[in-house]
Amino acid sequence: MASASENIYVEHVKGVNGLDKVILREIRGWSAEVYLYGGQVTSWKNERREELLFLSSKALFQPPKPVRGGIPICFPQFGNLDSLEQHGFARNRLWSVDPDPPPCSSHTNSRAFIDLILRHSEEEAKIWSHRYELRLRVALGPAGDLMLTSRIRNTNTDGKSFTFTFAYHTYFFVTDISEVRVEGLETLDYLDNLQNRERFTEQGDAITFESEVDKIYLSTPTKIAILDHERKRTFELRKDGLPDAVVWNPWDKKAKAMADFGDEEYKHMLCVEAACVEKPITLKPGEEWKGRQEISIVPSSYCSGQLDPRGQLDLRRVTFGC
Ligand code: TA6
Repeated sequence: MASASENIYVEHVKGVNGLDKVILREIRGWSAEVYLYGGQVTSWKNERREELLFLSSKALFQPPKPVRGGIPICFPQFGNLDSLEQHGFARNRLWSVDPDPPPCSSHTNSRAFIDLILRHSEEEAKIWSHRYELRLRVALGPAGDLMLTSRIRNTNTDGKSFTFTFAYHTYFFVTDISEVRVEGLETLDYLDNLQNRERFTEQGDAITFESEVDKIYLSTPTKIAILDHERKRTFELRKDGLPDAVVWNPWDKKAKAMADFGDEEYKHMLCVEAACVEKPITLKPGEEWKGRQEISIVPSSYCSGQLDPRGQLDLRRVTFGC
């Protein structure tokens, strides 16, 4: 089979500030864009060329600053608990196209995909002394669904294990945050980042937004729905190997405090992040971890307290092949 870089569905171009970018295209007009800087998806458009991810108008494409929006990769840590920078260093590094990607049967129906890899460097050895391989496959399915698969392998030669946390820090574009609800996280426990990660239980029958929210929901279901009422469309997020889900909107005060974020942009974004935070992952040398998320769009004319009461969403069981 031709490699991803040799078919008409994958184009290598120069993006903002001359940074290397890969454009994935599907025949029905869906597209996605991935920068090698950070291994970061920055765009996902439907067949009507509508942008479905949020990218700040003030996003800096200037290493080593992270790009504000799209799907930043948080590794080897989510948050800023240890000596590492907030959300780790993977999003601030230049990744490479993986010349020898592992076989992966889960995206067999996708012709538009790219395999990237990030390995340890002397630069970061000072702050995180482990050897690792972080692989990312970004694939655009024939129906426009966007699939991200990450594989992390411990390649230490000193026999040492390492422990990490991880998140796909996905910024969804929404028409009006005050008309958005998230379903699938009801009754779950969460750690509230606005209250020193104190543990609470979600009381609402769906999550709506009237102020800053920064919550890490624990042991969440495989599927989460984000309903954009204005556009009558629902994002479906399916995940595997990522038990937690972070929900974040900075609201007005924090929006103003971020230089790479427009003062009013909080109205048009919501982060729902497939993550592994509560229970960090430990790998022995030679061991590998896999985590995946798939996002798709379905029309949603319903507004209910349950996820899909009349079977309008395609809630097929998630099966990942590799
Ligand atoms: O995912 C939520 C969060 O941890 C918030 O606390 C906020 O800090 C956000 O990430 C953005 O972090 P960043 O380092 O990208 O500015």
